[in-house]
Amino acid sequence: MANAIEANFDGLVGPTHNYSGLSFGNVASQNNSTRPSNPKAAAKQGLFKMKALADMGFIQGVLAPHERPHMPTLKALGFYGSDAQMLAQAAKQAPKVLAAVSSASCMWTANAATVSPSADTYDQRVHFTPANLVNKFHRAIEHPTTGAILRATFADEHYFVHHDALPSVDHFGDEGAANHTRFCSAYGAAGVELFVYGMSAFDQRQPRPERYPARHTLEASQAIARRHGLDPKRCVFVQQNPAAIDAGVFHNDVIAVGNGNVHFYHEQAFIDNTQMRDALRAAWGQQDSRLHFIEVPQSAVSLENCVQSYLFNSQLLSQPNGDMVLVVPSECYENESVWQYLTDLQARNTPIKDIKVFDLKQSMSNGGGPACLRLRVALTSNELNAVNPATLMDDALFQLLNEWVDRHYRDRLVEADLADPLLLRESREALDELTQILQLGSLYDFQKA
Ligand code: SUG
Repeated sequence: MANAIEANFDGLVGPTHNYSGLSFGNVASQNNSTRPSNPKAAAKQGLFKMKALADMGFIQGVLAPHERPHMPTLKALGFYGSDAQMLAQAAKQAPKVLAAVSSASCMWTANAATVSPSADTYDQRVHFTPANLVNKFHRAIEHPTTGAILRATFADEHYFVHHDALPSVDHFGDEGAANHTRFCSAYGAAGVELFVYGMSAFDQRQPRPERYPARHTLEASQAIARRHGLDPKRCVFVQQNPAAIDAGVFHNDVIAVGNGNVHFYHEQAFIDNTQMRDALRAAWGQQDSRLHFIEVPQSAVSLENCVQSYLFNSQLLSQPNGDMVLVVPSECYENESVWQYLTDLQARNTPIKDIKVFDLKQSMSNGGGPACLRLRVALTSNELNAVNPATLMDDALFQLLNEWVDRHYRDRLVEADLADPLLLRESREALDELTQILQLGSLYDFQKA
């Protein structure tokens, strides 16, 4: 078994981060839709978390934001003329379309892709499938650029395989790693991959949510398991509880998180928790360590408090001594029942020994907590050596990126600002410079024009 670690690749918040209420079914996005945003603070909050994790000894990478407003999409939708003319037309005729092509939603890299480490795949390479994110227009335009960024970050074909996104239709609605959890006794050992879906697209008899959309289908997860060449005996497919989706749990990572041999989840996360545990145990088989299930009862933390605090949108990270640390947003600290639960949890005999709290309010106000902001990639030492080194966080990169944010980002943005041609120019200048800092090559459409 190769020695391996888990790296986290966070999405750097882009210069057009704003609150436009684009995500139906995501309570925070809907509730904050008219508030001014602060892109500068958002980017710095994210960078602070990245640096803190790097300082704790974890491998931390950065994934670049996408070009926004995305002019090629506006053009495809029939707007014409100069950039300024197209922005003015869109703002007048279709302001929500302009908001959609301006969203900084690629920051939530848990939705960037599904990643299967080499220990799990048929050809012992790391497989990436960018998520098609079809359920939301503003996110459905992400996958081509996401794919290009992943290719520029994990370039060596000897180690990395990049698939295209699944067909962009509801039947194969795919929201990426937010609905995918890998359990393992060691990162370099063959793991069990848990795929959680909101509904079956082809089997209409299965239960579905009634109020909010199920964004991810069983059929999407099955297709990914096939193309990544996973061992079917080590794959588990479990349905999310439709009532949880209707309460605002739009991705499984809002109600469950797993790492190593630990699954931390809410009593109402899955349609059948017993089946989930039995299936995981069967796939886990006889390994040295046993699986730990930490189920949080509704009586301790209500579904509503899960959605409000993002308790489960935490990062569960293994420290070198085997102890785990839970990285939570400050909303958990501010929520009485959640903080009480976490205080009690630390006193119990579980692998979770430590809690770290981060202020990510800018991202949280659009429904994105610590775990939304990161894509996990388990890597052997050879694979890690093949990663684009300019994307890995250290003191120098942290300073460079903070200065870059200071130079290019605004500290206030409202929806009306999205039509400002200056914002487009600022954004392009920033990203042009970023491709040099992160050594990504010419990645963006505006760089190719
Ligand atoms: O897709 N919010 C994102 C939040 C994604 C969170 N990711 C995970 N749970 N992994 C979404 O709903 C809001 C954008 C707006 O409303 O302007 C948004 O896209």
